[in-house]
Amino acid sequence: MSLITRRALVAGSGLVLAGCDAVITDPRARAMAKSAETATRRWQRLVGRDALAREFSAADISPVFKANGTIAPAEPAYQAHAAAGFADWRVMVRGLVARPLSLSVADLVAMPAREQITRHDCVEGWSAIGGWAGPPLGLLLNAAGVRDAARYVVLLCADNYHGGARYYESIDLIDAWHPQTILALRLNGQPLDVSHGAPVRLRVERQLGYKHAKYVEEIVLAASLDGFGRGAGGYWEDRGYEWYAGI
Ligand SMILES: Nc1nc2c(c(=O)[nH]1)N[C@H]1C(S)=C(S)[C@@H](COP(=O)(O)O)O[C@H]1N2
Ligand SMILES: [Mo]
Repeated sequence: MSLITRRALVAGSGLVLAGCDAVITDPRARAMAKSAETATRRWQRLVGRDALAREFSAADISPVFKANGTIAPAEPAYQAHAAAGFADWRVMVRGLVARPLSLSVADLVAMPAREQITRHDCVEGWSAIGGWAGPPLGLLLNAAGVRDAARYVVLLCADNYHGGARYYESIDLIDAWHPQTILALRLNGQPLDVSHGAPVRLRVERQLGYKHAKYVEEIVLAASLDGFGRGAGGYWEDRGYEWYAGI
């Protein structure tokens, strides 16, 4: 189901999705959002969860790609990494894997990269087209060796949202191995800047903006979402948003 259709449904229920900062508290609105989520999943299952999100041409790239959510992490550890050009940044791959990994940015840069020009849709009601590049997440998972019991890939970020809880996200293994799911290192030909998630952020193109975790430090293979945040699978999911934010 398209974002527009989902919006119309949600608008029809009287719920105003004001933005990432809005919290769905009305139980009827929550139920409505839930049924829209189920419909989207059914639809994507019908057309195939492995179908590609639309890709655009260089001429379509937005002149300005809005930055949103955390745009300048306040954590001293993150700021020290930024000051050092992320030379000591590590992305850990751990949990239900045969071989835990600790990868530097240089390690990620050395991996085969995918380039894709896609449209980012934020629930706040804005979109932007950008060109992303970085290694497919599936390559890292294959290198680590995912154990049979794993069901989710949980991405832990370096920022505490507005000084509160740590930002995190999670996806299932279908999305994790989707060809357009990448750990982006570059936006529009340049290394990511801090506002867009430097040095590395997730792109998971079949889903809405809040799933695209920035400042990724740890990738945890898990059998369940229990024990991460409040257990709903992401910072915003813990506050009422859909876990599967299919577009
Ligand atoms: N770590 C982290 N990742 C995040 C966020 C955030 O606040 N912290 N905000 C999310 C939201 S709501 C959106 S729309 C996109 C914005 O990405 P951009 O800043 O590159 O536009 O990042 C997502 N990933
Ligand atoms: Mo967003």
